[in-house]
Amino acid sequence: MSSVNTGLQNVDPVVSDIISRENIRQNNVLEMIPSENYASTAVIEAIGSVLTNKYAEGYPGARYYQGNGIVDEAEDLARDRAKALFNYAHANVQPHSGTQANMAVYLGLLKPGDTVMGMQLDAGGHLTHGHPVNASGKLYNFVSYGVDRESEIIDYDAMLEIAKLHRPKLLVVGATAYPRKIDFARAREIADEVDATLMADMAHISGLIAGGAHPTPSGFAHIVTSSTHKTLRGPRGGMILCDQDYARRVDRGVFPGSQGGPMMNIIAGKAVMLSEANTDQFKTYAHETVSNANILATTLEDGGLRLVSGGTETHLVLVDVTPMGLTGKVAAEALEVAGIVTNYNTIPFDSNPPTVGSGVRMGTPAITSRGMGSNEMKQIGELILRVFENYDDSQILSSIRIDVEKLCSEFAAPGVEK
Ligand code: DSN
Repeated sequence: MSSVNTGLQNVDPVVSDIISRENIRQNNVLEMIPSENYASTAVIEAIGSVLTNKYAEGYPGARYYQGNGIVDEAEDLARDRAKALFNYAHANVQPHSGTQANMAVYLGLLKPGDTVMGMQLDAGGHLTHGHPVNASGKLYNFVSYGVDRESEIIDYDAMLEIAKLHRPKLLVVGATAYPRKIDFARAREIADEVDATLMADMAHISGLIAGGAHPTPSGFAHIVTSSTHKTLRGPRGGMILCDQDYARRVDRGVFPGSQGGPMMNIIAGKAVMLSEANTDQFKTYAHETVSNANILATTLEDGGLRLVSGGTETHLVLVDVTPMGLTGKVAAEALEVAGIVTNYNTIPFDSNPPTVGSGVRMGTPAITSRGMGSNEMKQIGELILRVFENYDDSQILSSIRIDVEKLCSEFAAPGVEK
């Protein structure tokens, strides 16, 4: 037997060093980007497995390559677990991301130029919901809806009016920077009124839905798309669920429509995540994520920040930092110096461009995965306020960073080596 060390550190010390430093960073910062989380050690083991070596174009039982009997079991398991967890007749677990999932649905259901309705980016929508710089906005005739100027909550009456005017073939609901629940029942009524298919992009809230902390789209949305690494805590990837009537078109939209070989290692990781998300422990996690966001929001509001929509019902808080004389970008950069990682974001009707933004988007999925609770949320809210008050004082930011690192040292980050 050869005794040569073929581990990463020996084969490629440069990449090994990058990974070790990222490991340290993930341990030592408060990760508060609402779309990030910690995949479990079991998920990481599955995605780091030899399943990465297998080509499996097609679907279980109908592949274009030999030797797929074993990986078929992984994909069938992931599909069955996804169907059971979200209560849909069909699942496709091959999309490489939430964006790929959305594009595959469009390809499977629409022709170029067809009319689709989606939420505006500055109201909290996603690039793939028809933004002009994105393929969705270039290939399809997207018309948009947004939020009410006063309440900053989705204006469903206006959504109905816009739908009646443009008669979209597909109505897309779901958001990336929207702190309120989505009313899937109301959206379905609007879709029915104009004979549209309803697609719910639940990427941000899929973990909350799995854990019963947000109403389900099942029974309302004909098709649901999601990424798998946000509140769901799985590997980086996407998936689609749908009623049986849409199964063939959705599958063809993924393969051969927009993807080649699926990543079987990632699909195995999705199967593990879907089993983890179907537990009482995960239900508790989902509810704690939402209650933690509420405590954080209240602390920030009490400290003088304006909360978009006046609060939160989900895992995320969108704060308008302009009352403190800051832009989103300046505020998010100061937070990072202090070890609190968020992202700057536009707010509804923003006068700043997306490259600057008037808001900071922050979320509780990752810090809740570390086991932090109400006391820590109050403490973190106060640290954030101190950062904003002292955004240009590097000494104070460094002292806050020491408090952040102490807090992080008390709560292990799942799946991240100590
Ligand atoms: N889904 C986006 C986010 O919320 O971060 C990225 O595409």
